Amino acid sequence: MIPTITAFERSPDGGKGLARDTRVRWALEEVGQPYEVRLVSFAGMKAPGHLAIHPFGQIPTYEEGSLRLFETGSIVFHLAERHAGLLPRDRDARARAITWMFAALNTVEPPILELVTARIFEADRSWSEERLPLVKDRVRARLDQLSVYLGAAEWLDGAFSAGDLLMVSVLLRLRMSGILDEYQNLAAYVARGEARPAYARAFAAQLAINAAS
Ligand code: GTB
Repeated sequence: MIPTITAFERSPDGGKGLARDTRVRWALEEVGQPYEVRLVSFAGMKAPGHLAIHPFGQIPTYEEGSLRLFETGSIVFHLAERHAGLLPRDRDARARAITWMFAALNTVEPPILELVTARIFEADRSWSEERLPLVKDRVRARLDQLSVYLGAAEWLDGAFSAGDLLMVSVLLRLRMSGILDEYQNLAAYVARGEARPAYARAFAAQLAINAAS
């Protein structure tokens, strides 16, 4: 059965791959699963039909027969469980890869999202200039630790896994801030992720939609 995901009809980033459907597309491409895309407008995301699939009125969602999922972590985990290629077979290595999925979403992504909010949505506030350095330092605190952990390794724990897919996706959002480039090994790690053919296909697919709209 071909699954269907949802994506922005017109992504605010114009197709830079920063909206969260890109990481789901990437996972689908990594495991070789064809998929369809239903585009939704901002109004459509808050309409009852979409809210029945995503209670918080967001993208992406994932539908496969009667199964309906939301949350990128859950969708990527589902794909990694059902297909080979994103989680190791060895039980301990698999548990560690899943740990990195959680670490990407629960530990590394929150301060990055806070920075995105501070830079984009709070830039016109009187206190923004004073707050921004604090927010940036909270991001750096996490990246300092991640950079030490990764060291010269290619991926977080042996072979590329869903943990890397989510971590690279999360770190990508930092590029515009310049902070990623402060960490040579993390910038190279993200570049390795982007160089994967599956990522390139996912990126091209979301760009095609945004270029056409
Ligand atoms: N925790 C959820 C998950 O991982 O699935 C978060 C989902 C989420 O935030 N979805 C966003 C959304 O639907 C799109 S990705 N927002 C609409 C709303 O909440 O009303 C966030 C996003 C949006 C735009 C850009 N951009 O343009 O750069 C980047 C990321």
